[in-house]
Amino acid sequence: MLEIDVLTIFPELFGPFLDTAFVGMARRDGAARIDTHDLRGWATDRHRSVDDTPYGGGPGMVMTPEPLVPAIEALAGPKGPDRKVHVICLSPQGRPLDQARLVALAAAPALLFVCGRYEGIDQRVLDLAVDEELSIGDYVLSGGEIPTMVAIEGLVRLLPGVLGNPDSIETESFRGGGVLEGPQYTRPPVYRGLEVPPVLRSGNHAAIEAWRREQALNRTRARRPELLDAAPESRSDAGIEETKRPLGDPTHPKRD
Ligand code: 9WO
Repeated sequence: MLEIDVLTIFPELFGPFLDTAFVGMARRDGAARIDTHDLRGWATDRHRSVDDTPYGGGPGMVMTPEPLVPAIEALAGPKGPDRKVHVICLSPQGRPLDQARLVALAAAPALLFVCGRYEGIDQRVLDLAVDEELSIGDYVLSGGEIPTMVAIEGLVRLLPGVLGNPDSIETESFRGGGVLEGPQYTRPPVYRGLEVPPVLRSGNHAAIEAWRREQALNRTRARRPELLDAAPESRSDAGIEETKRPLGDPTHPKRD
């Protein structure tokens, strides 16, 4: 079972998300435990403050280490080689999250997601208590909660033993590290004058497979050409199995 804790000042944002569809099913089936924790529970002052004005000036407020570091340590223990909980913060400053990283994280025993708000988190929190920063894309939101839900949804569908997910994550990692999906169709055969490609209705499974591969490659070349540089079927090492990486060894090496 994957154990996930979320530290946030808005635990109510997670309510229906955690109870619905695949994530709700995974929790009910015991494939995942996911709990939220209100950061204000660790605030000690009269106003239950979690933020303060930025040193050096500038707009808005910064999350102070004072309730945040004790909260992370209470939920995950002190940072270091003995900590079994991997602590993640979703932020625009993180390395890009991708399918390969999700596959590695889904194999962890326990994860703690720390959700930032305001203009950001005091750097000492990240230095003292957070293991990894991840980004879901190059845009700014108002907090880390929705990116955390993105990561959790991606993780939960990789867990074994959830009804309706594949026994093996082999197909998932192939899709994640490979090319975009091509077009898909269902009935009716003609809709508003647009016909389903006849090859899909031909019953010729070899022709269908070849057509799908060609469509996927064409679409990838047009929309995401950079993926083809890394796609297994376009590489000289095609067919050689990828080595499994431990948690502390992310796909994208640190450059700073
Ligand atoms: C807000 C802001 C306002 C004025 C000047 C600079 C500023 N930076 C930020 C900012 O980065 N706010 C973040 C809001 C603080 C951490 C949580 N927030 C967040 C996370 N926004 N977007 C994300 C996010 C996370 C993962 N992937 C993409 C975006």
